[in-house]
Amino acid sequence: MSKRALISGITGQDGSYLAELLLEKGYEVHGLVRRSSQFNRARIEHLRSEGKKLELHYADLGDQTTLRRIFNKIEPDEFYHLAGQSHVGLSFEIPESTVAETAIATLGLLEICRDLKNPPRFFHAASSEVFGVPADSPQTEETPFRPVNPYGCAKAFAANLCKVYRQAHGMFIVNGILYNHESPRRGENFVTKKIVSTVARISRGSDEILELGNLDSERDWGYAPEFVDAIWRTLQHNKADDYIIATGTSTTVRNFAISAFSRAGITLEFSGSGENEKAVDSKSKRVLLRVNPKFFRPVDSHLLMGDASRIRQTLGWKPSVTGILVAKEMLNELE
Ligand code: NDP
Ligand code: GDR
Repeated sequence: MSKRALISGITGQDGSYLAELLLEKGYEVHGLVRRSSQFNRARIEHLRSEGKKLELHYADLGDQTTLRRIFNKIEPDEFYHLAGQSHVGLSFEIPESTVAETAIATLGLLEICRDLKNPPRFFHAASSEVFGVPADSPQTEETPFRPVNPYGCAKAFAANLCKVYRQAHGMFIVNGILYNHESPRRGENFVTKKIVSTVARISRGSDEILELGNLDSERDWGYAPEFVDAIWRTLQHNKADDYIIATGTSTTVRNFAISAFSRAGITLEFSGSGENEKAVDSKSKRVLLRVNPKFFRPVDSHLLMGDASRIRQTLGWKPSVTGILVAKEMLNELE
């Protein structure tokens, strides 16, 4: 009998790679999708057409009755909870829906699973944003939560609840404390995808200018296909735990952009500072990048870099694509 997995957020970056991985491993895969006015299945369409064991079910995260019915019908062995409003900057503009989808919806799903005769193993996609501006770097599973944006607060709430349900109800629940992970399937308004897509268009002749916010912001960037492997491994172990899932490296937005342009054969020359900073092509002197204050956040997390020793030692997971190599990988696949 093949294992049955249910994925919330299957149409997203991680959901699509995870569905691929599970299908390769022989799972029967079920995914939750929400109704939208435009069909939004581009990332998983290739899995549907191959006639694999993939079934989709309509349910918004706020629709508790439908979710409960789906869980009762499918009786999954494993549940990967990946859905939610995932843009940190946007969470300042839409805090209420972000918190409803990320925090309250997770509570609802925990309650549904708690009531099942055989609760599935439950993976919760927590985030490095729970640490906000941490006192120490790199962070471990013991680093205190100090979120600095509505998204981080909601993820911290949900991660704490997951710990409580694990301890209080004996459920198999894992918090994956995920650091940034990217791919060609990344949403267009995340900084890495915005950079590589613009570079790709410029190298094909576009005359646009790449506009960014804080160039000195640093992130621990990894590669999504490797991260979904980590996610899967956490549910195969004999004990549920929390895991930092990170590369342990740190790269600035500036260096990510320099690397992406360099991959396209362009060397950037920077001038100015702060909101007036810009960069030109060192040969043609054409402006290719400039700072736009519109993309700054009211408060930005920093010092986010993860120590993934626990998952490396316990589950043997070690990422190979890190930092600026992620930019190269994304550009390779976009071309
Ligand atoms: P995406 O934004 O690519 O995907 C989010 C998914 O959630 C989509 O399938 C989206 O559906 C679905 N979704 C959003 N709101 C609802 C809702 N109200 N009801 C039902 N479905 C909904 O995110 P990622 O794949 O990058 O990330 C997966 C999870 O991991 C997220 O929870 C994110 O916060 C978390 N995370 C991600 C990190 C990263 O670097 N990628 C790092 C740390 C945490 P639709 O396609 O219809 O919009
Ligand atoms: P992040 O990713 O907020 O870390 O959340 P994002 O790519 O949005 O920002 C990374 C850093 O780049 C800076 N930045 C810009 N960001 C965007 N989006 N657009 C810009 O133009 C820009 N210029 C500079 C940001 O200020 C920030 O410092 C991602 C998401 O996947 C979350 O769901 C996840 O929880 C965290 O990673 C870990």
